[in-house]
Amino acid sequence: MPKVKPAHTQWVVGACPHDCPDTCSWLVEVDPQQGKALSMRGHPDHPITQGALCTKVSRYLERTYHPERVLYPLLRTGNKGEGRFERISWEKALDILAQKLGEVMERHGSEAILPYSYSGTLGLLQNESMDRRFAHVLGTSRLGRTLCAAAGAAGYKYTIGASVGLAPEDFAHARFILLWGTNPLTSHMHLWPFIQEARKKGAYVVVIDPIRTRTARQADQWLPIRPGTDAALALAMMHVIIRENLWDREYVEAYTLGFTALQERVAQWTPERAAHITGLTPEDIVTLARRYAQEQPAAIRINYGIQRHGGGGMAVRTIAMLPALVGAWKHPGGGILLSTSGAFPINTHALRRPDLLPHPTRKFNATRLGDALSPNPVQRRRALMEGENDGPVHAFIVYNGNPAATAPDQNAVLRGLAREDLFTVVLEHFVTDTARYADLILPATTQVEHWDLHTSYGHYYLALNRPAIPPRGESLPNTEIFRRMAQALGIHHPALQEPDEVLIQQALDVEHPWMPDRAFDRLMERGFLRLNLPQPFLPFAQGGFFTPSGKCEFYSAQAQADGFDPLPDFTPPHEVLRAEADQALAFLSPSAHYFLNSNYANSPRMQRREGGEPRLFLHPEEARARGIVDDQWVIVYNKRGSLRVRVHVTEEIRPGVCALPSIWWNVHMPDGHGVNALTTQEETDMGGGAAYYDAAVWVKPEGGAHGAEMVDTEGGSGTLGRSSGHPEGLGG
Ligand SMILES: Nc1nc2c(c(=O)[nH]1)N[C@H]1C(S)=C(S)[C@@H](COP(=O)(O)OP(=O)(O)OC[C@H]3O[C@@H](n4cnc5c(=O)[nH]c(N)nc54)[C@H](O)[C@@H]3O)O[C@H]1N2
Ligand SMILES: Nc1nc2c(c(=O)[nH]1)N[C@H]1C(S)=C(S)[C@@H](COP(=O)(O)OP(=O)(O)OC[C@H]3O[C@@H](n4cnc5c(=O)[nH]c(N)nc54)[C@H](O)[C@@H]3O)O[C@H]1N2
Ligand code: SF4
Ligand SMILES: [Mo]
Repeated sequence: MPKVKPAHTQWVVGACPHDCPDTCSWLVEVDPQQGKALSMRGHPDHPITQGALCTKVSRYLERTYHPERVLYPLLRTGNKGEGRFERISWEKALDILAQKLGEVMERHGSEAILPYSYSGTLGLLQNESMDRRFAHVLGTSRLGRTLCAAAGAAGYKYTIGASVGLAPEDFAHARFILLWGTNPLTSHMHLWPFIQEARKKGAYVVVIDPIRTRTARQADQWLPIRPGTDAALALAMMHVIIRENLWDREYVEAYTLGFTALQERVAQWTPERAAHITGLTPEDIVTLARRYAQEQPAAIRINYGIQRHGGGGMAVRTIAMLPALVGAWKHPGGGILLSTSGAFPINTHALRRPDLLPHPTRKFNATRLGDALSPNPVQRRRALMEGENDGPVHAFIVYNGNPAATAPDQNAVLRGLAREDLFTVVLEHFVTDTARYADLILPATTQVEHWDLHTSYGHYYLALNRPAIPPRGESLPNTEIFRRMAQALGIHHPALQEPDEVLIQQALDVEHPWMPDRAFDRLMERGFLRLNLPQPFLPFAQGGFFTPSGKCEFYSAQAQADGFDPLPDFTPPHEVLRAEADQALAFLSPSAHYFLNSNYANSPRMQRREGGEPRLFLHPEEARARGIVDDQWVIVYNKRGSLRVRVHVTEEIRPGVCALPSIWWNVHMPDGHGVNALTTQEETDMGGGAAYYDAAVWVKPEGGAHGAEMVDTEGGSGTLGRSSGHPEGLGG
């Protein structure tokens, strides 16, 4: 970047693309003559962004100008996984692609192609428009994008009806705030100023988390719950609230369904029973229930960390009943927030064009990607969410995702990616763990180089992202890459040619009371726009739930029809509870503060801030029981895999649990194995989601010699320098 600022710079409005509830609006300072981005900052007028970006994203331009950025199409020259590539032209890349995909379709049919994406960008264009149209016209296999949120979304829907909840601004009005299995100071820091505002007026903040997180350290109380047991806690809270007559009779009678059945169900859930399961004390549970019911308005924030367990769907469904039971929804600042995404009336049909699909094709669950890529039909059938075709996947098109690091059961995923009979294309900014297995890497633009339109899952504002600079090198937006891929295959459908600005208009083209008038024009003028919702926003003060009955459903006939208990219950996690009996530990891999999933984990600056190397958090009791001391190298293992890591002994995690903040790239892990080597493909109870935080592991000390040897041979940047064999010198 130039050292001397030119006299005339411009500020271009954009939006943070990452998978984060805050969807910040940003301003990029550009030198229009040079087509260079000089600096960026949070939009000062955006009521949630409030002028500030988080530490990671305030350095977004380092991503755009990163020396290791992929700027040209690359063709694999080494073995899969090795990371050796040569630059080729776009023309040649598209020729290879058309030839390979053509062959696969001819020999095995279009369903042998699996496009895979996750949440590298949440932009409606670069995440779910032209790519879907391409897949639909071709009739490829479809993907169930379940990794992050499927269980919670399904559970919340049974109780509330849609992903709508308390607005973040309204937390400022709360008197009691329950941060339940979420770590906002790390994962969505723009909620914090509203919590601070509430605290200035006397609000009490409780954090329920097995780890004493950054957020828990700031709270008035930390309740170190055993992972995967939150439903038991919520049931016991309801038990106390009903037993002590602290529930809101008027609200319950008018706006809820199934109170009598609920009362019967929770009668069994004494605080003593829940204490036994959750690892909390009966007194803590009773006090929490009383305060929650009496200190109105009470606000609950859950996010997706809490539902990455075998019973995650049921847990969210159960917790979501609490505000109705105590009538919290009646007050500004009362209620619960999981996600706001369901409020955005976006014309997704116009964007994705499912009508272009020639016939319903099979759908693979992303949570079972390892199974989907397997050569074994029995495993592939396990990964099928829809359809019967259990033939192998022969072509894999990855964009906005890094499954070699982020998908569960990493060793199964890597076995699939290593298959010689799988043609893999990866659209990327970097040679990620996944891209190393690609036959072809195609250079994708970053957020400052393309158009996009954003909703949010943590507030109620739309955001526009304008390109601030021309694409660097030969990179192209995902939308354009899919257009060119279609052309190369000889497909000239008009829906596969529409430009990005038209896609934005189509997405906003809806008649809905919550869609602002002239949304497109106003977004073009200003960059962000609140949905047509009052402020404060009391979505269910007078009922109006989005459930079939229009009430908050304690009893859900829909859940029953889907094969679940119609009433809330505690669904045990897959592995966590058994772990303690087997001398094992529950393994958590929560969001690292300075990474965003695997993004920024290749930034030496962020690696340093994250402590320089991955660390396993372990309670002193557990360390002592295993003869482990602080800083020691250990092996963490289970039947799915193992990894080598150094230990951080700390009381900031409950006994019985260990944790490795994530997601470090595999190539930067001491032995090349990432956290997901330990996680399971076993789905959550609802939605087919990934149970990332539901893994039992064993931890054993490793001989000291090996540890010393690692540091010596890797040199320079200690354990991070595993990139020595990599042509682009990732990390280190
Ligand atoms: N800095 C940063 N920000 C991020 C991300 C990131 O990687 N880094 N990721 C983004 C994404 S994709 C998402 S989905 C969100 C997630 O946002 P959050 O849900 O807030 O974050 P997580 O780290 O997934 O989980 C939050 C907490 O849940 C705790 N936890 C785990 N299991 C249980 C349980 O059974 N019960 C309870 N009560 N607590 C439990 C963990 O210890 C962790 O501290 O964050 C987003 N923001
Ligand atoms: N063990 C464990 N595993 C987890 C989690 C956990 O907490 N623990 N968290 C889970 C969660 S919550 C989530 S959401 C998933 C995320 O899973 P992924 O979406 O696979 O994770 P990311 O690390 O965000 O990888 C996205 C990739 O997309 C690329 N990208 C970004 N923008 C663009 C673009 O415009 N075009 C193209 N072509 N590429 C782009 C980035 O460079 C990055 O490599 O991970 C899950 N995995
Ligand atoms: S990651 Fe979240 S907090 Fe950080 S800039 Fe993006 S939207 Fe804002
Ligand atoms: Mo996520």
